[in-house]
Amino acid sequence: MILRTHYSGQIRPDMDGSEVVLAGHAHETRDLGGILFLVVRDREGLSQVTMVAKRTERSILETVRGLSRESVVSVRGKVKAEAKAPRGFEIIPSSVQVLARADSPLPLDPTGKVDCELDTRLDSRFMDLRRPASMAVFRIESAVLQSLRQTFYSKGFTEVCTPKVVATATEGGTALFPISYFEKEAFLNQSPQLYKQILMSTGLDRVFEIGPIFRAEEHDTRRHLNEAISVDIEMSYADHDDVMALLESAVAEAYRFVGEVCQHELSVLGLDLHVPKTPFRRVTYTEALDMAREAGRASMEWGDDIDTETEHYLGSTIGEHYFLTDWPAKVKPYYTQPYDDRPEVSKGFDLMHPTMELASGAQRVHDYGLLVERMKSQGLDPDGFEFYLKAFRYGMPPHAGWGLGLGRLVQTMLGLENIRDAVLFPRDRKRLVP
Ligand code: AMO
Repeated sequence: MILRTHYSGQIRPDMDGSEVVLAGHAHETRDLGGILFLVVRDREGLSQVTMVAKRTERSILETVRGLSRESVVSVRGKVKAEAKAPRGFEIIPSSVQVLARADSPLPLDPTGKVDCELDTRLDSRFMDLRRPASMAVFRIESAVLQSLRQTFYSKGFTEVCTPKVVATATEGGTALFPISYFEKEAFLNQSPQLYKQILMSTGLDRVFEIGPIFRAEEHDTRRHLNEAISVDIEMSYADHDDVMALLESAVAEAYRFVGEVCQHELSVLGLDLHVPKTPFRRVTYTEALDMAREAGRASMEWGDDIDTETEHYLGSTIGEHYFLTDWPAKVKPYYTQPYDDRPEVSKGFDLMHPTMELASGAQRVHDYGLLVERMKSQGLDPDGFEFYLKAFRYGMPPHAGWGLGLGRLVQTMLGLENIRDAVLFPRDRKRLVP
């Protein structure tokens, strides 16, 4: 049996007289006595089904009158051009089939007319996603992923999948989630960093991975989660400048692609997307510190990590995407390559949106001796990293890479208040379900 022939967006008034089968949720029913309306919602929008009581089969009228809101229906009928109907047509049904009945009351209002707390929406995310504005975010996120993959494939990258259950920390400092793994100690991986670097020694040269990272940090902010999706790349025979160029073009292209393929979703969100201009501005750590100090907005010393207040000042002053480059070597992880002539400065960088950090990356240390030395200077025991270090002893090409937070990219692209709005089922300090 055919349950659907058309999405609502595929029906136009000039199809007057043709038979279609629509399927979706019963968005609304209105019974005016002599005339009855059923509004069916699918992922493309709303369609009005109109039944004149006198001319409609009694069983159809009974079915529609007995329908609870949000039940799933399939409606077969003829398209009729009707200027007064919301989209210029209505459907005159020959059958209405109830495929699944919805309980009432509903956990939240899927029309979006009634405002609702984020927590309530997340508790019943399946219903929240029936709101066009919520669904639009994830259709756009899918386009962002499609665009990023296209960029990577067009530049000769290979997509890889690295383990998420691991034996060691990647970054040292960041808290890890321990898990029980038979008789061994194991953790959820905080970054594919070590694996993507190991893969550079294989000759694969250019890899990318889009997958979860886990951070056991207790923050409760609008931009941190304990599970996030990271878009990671690693590239051989490249330095920090090469991978910054790739990053800015991948981000700008994602904006351009979304603008092209997600017009409906952007209009649902009331957004006019501006593609950020490339190249993004490069601001060195020292310049950033001077800017903030001159304005009396930084109490930090050279060598300190940039604090949130300074970061906000820089963002509001610069007002567009920018790279923060040339960080003090001691602030950046051990795998970050220092400049040959200025070993206290590193080839690490962050990609910043005016409101938050989107990505970090670097040219990496590829020399075994220097890597071991950098690990020790950051208080790490190289013995725990043998599986990683081994790959540096048998011919490791120079390489560079970055990791970009998908949730933050979508959050900043769409101007969403909270990263949780850009993640289907967010995991934070308090939330483990749904
Ligand atoms: P970093 O730790 O800066 O770098 O992470 C890279 C990017 O991932 C996103 N991100 C997060 N998003 C939401 N919640 C979190 N808790 C969270 N943590 C990180 C951010 C961040 O910029 N190994 C390096 C990358 C590299 O050098 O290739 C790394 O993991 O957008």
